[in-house]
Amino acid sequence: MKKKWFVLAVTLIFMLSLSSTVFAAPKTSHNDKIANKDSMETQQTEEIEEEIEEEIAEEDFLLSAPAIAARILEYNDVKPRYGTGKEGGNFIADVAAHMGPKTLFSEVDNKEDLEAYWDAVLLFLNEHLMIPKTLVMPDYSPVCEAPVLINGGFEAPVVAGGWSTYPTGTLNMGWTVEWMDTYAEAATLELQRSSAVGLEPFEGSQYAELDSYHSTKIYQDINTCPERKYSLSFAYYPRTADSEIEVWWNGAKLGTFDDSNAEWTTQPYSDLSATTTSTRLEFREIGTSDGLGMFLDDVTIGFDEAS
Ligand SMILES: [Ca+2]
Ligand SMILES: [Ca+2]
Ligand SMILES: [Ca+2]
Repeated sequence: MKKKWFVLAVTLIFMLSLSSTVFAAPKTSHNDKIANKDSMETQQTEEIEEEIEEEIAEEDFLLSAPAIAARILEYNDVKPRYGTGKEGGNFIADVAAHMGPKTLFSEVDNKEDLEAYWDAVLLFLNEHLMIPKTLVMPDYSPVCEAPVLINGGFEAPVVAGGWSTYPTGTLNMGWTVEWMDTYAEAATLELQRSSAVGLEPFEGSQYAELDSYHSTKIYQDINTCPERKYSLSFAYYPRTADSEIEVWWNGAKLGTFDDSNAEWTTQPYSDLSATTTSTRLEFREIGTSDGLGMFLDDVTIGFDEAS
């Protein structure tokens, strides 16, 4: 009887071990696959994050402590200026005095660690006794990709003769082109070289004319961050007394430029705000639509670090 129980027990243990081998083995293997997949995904995510951090570190490395302080204060709705007379001061100026006006804060060991850098500025501000409330870190990323404008110098595509015209979507052209009025044919942007009308480009070897066969408008949607300020510059040259352009940024007209200066003239702008992650920069020829218009060259855009 005892032997029978013993045999039964051994058989049961054997079957259990068999079942765990047969049924548990694939389960373990599946878990291993998931674990491997997770580990691969984690590794990939880490690699991507590292790449982004490297790019960010290069782009925004020189953002000064006072500039960061200004953004933190603005986000927390705290005015930089405090007190009056001899009792008064300015939180941003205080940060500049303690952390350096231009260079990165000397007390942060790893200056490429932007989060640590922003944390240090926030900490300094919060330890400043005059700050009326505890400041929090802005919920936007403390870093922002530099704005990218494609072909601001109108060097692409390379014009074979003196001049040629190109529709939206032309390789490397960057700009979207539309007529100011309605015409059946597709709108084109005219690019010229010096041999076209004997005018040296302001920059490089080519420039644009904002009246190819009809008055044109050109635009690009630029990557922006709502918390940042931008600078813009361009050079214009009126081909005729009738040449006149408008410049638009983020849906608002920045200015109108005509033939007042019969030469290449540069127009700088600073302190331009963005309200979303994409901001439209647009140039419009508003002179008579007659094939002759404003020449445009060397459009550049960047962060306005002074604002
Ligand atoms: Ca050019
Ligand atoms: Ca033309
Ligand atoms: Ca014209």
